[in-house]
Amino acid sequence: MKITKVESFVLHVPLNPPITDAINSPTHWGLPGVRIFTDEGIVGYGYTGTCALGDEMIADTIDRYYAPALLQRDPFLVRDIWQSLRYGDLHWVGRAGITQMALAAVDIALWDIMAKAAGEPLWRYLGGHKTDGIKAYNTNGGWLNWTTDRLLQDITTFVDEGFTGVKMKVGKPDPKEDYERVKAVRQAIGDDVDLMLDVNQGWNITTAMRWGKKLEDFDPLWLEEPLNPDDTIGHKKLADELNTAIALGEHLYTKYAFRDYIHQGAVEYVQVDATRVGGITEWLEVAGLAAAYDLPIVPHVGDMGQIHQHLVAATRNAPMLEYIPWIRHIFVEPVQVEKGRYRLPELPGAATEVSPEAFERYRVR
Ligand code: 0YR
Ligand code: MG
Repeated sequence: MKITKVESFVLHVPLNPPITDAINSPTHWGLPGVRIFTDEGIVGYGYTGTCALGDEMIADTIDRYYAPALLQRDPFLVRDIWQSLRYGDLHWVGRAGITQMALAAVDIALWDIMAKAAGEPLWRYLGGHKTDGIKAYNTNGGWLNWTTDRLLQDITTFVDEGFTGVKMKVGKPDPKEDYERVKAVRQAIGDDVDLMLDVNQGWNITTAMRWGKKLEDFDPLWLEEPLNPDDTIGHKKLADELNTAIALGEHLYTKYAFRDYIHQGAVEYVQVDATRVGGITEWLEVAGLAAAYDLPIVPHVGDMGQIHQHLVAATRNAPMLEYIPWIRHIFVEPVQVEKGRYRLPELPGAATEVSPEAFERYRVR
């Protein structure tokens, strides 16, 4: 099989209403991505996820640098292609950020092609074993800009629907307000539901130490991204001092970054995201690394779950997956969560193919 054409795209899907966390306030979810065409008629779809900012730079990277290097190559040589793009022309200016997210989109499209050629959904192509689906936890009611009333209403609805895990944002200007909101949620959902707290890098070490301890009153399963993602030492201190597990990874770009966190004991829930870490190829290596340390992988869903459902279904040490249904309506085979569980895809490929109507409607480039 040979690659015959590579075309970038950018889709912007509106959020109704817009949400906030401690550092982001997206009005749209951005999907800078790529369609890779082959001489056998198979088309692979890959994308990364953004707050709809910087997308054109990711698309430029694909068009100007990665596309010429992909033409005429065999998509099944994905690991070799990955290596040549990462350590190719953009190595001097790249290795993280825009170039690595562009590489993620390309890599995901190549895995989509391989699974389509095999006639299997990606999770089966990867040897996945979780045929009865995977546990979902719901993030889509815990936003920082929700009033406490709406927060309680959304989260109790999830529990009524069968979710056994929910996540809420913290990182309000006054942490006392976070404390009251978490208290109200824990009271409303009872002791048996997993409650995760996500700071989205909003705290410094002093605030994290003090309020991380106080919030233990409400038995959170984890405290997510309390500090900025470059601060391995700060996270290590928190991991030592707090009784709550530290979760992070949605802003790490390579297996080396994960190695440093994992080896130091600075992370427990490994939230590696294929759309940021350079795609499925690198994701699988991080999963192997985490397995060797007996750490659970619970991916962040920059893809909103379309790709990660396959990966979690094929990974033993991955107990559950985040659920945010913002973009499911644009796909040929949208993620399906029922009674708090993902039902696995049946169509061949990575579940990344966008429907023609949605492609027209949301395409901004
Ligand atoms: C975008 N999930 C996250 C929103 C999410 C963000 O700002 O999706 O909160 O990336 O932290 O765990
Ligand atoms: Mg997060």
